[in-house]
Amino acid sequence: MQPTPPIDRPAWKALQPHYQRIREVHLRDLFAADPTRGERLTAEAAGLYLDYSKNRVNDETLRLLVQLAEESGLRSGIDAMFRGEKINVTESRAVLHVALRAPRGASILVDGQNVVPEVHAVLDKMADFCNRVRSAEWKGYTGKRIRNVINVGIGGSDLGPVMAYEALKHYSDRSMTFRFVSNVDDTDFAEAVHDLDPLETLFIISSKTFTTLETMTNARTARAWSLKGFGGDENAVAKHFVAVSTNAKEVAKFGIDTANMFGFWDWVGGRYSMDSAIGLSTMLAAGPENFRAMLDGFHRMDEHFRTAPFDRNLPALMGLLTVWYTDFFGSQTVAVLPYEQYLKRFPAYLQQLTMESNGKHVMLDGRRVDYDTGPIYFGEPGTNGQHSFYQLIHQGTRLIPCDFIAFKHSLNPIGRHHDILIANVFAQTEALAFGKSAEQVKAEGTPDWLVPHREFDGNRPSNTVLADRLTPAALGSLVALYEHSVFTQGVIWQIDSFDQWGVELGKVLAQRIIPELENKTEPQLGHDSSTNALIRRYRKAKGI
Ligand code: G6Q
Repeated sequence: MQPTPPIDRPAWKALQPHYQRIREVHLRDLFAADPTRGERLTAEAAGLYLDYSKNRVNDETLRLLVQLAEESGLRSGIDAMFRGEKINVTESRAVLHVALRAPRGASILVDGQNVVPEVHAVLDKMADFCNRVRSAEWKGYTGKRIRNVINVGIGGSDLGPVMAYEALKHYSDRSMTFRFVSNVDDTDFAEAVHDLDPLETLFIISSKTFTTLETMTNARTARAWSLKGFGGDENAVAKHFVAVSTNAKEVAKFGIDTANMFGFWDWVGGRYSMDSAIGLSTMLAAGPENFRAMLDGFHRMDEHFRTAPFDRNLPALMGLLTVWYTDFFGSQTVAVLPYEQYLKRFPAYLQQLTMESNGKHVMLDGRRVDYDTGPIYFGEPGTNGQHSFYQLIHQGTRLIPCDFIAFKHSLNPIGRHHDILIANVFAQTEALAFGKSAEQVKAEGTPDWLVPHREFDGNRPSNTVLADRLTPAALGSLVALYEHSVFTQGVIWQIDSFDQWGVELGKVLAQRIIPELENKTEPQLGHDSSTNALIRRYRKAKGI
């Protein structure tokens, strides 16, 4: 069936004139007209409280956005995903990250087979392994305790593990060191190992395909570095290398015993895999119980997304608001601003989740879209961003919707720090929404010439996500919130949020250029004049 472009849907058509009216309305007036707005335009689920009242919407906007979700088949889309249908059409794959956190005993079918028992079998195997390493029952080849763990992976096999390790550091075993090597840049590997003892170091080679150029290059370097410490004794590999992959054949070929391999499945996309065996480093750091608590948080948000009406559904609302700003206000970006130091890698993680998923220019049937799709996500933890790029958000010429993420309690309470931190969250959202008029600035005695510089227009939208404290469960809920918001956007835009063909071309061209940089004999260069000249310069510097 040919998908309907969103712009042909009745709700979209109704949103266009509606936008023309609401774009002139200030948040000051929306709040003045309804004293209950700040409590009414909120929703709560899975331990997260979403205040979306500071968005440029009224009840009619929300009604039309929910109608758009319904007309776009969001309900049946959700059901299809949870039923294991092959909604990743270009790769003909099911999209079942929700099965990774389904409770034991649940049933989710892929090609007629219940995958939940396999998921739990892998989780149990991971837990057993992690307990053995953490208790030092699993020792290095020479009998030394494993003190260092290095995850080698890239993209989805790196960003989730790094983010989750940082996010759950408070819960982690501090007697162990965790590092992450992703970049093929040799410095990444060199710096990760420079102060480590190979006799105490375990490598997790994380790669769904086990063929990724960067990861396999780093894995081979890791193997050589490790073996050097053991005087080349290959028997050491079994105690110092484990793999996380779907490709048992390649794992065995690399020399890792498949008994030390943790599997996952075709239906887990890389950027949706941090809660699969790809999270082995997370489980090693924070322990199996905390990992399971994180999965519970994910699952609670999954259930909320699956069952809650859209007007109270956190991921649906956030996804719809993103569509609203992207396609009606013409916003190009979304800022994600976690006021929690442990979430410092969350924006980087979200950049992949959101931009690799929804950075698409064709609909499911290959027709080009003539509306905007995925916005650019960026962010930094607060309050640091306030002393940097917030200037543009407050007074620049672009509209940048913001997601503020905050927790009621600090994990490391010290004096007044947390009150000051949270005061800044509330102050920023207030300043963005309400601004400061020229009259107010003048009344403070500001000279006339300076008034325009000190005036704030306001009317800059934001969401505030507030949770109790950053627990493993809260992290799971938060990640699932964004996963499903991305899904909601993809359904509205009728794109495949689960493929990533855009990363292929560069990979292929790099494979062609590698020998041109390395061959001793002068290669016949057939690129454009810029690429040819760059290659020649590089070869000259190498002295070949
Ligand atoms: C994510 C992408 C991509 C992938 C990496 C690593 O959705 O598919 O980022 O995770 O390319 O792939 P491997 O795990 O196969 O090494």
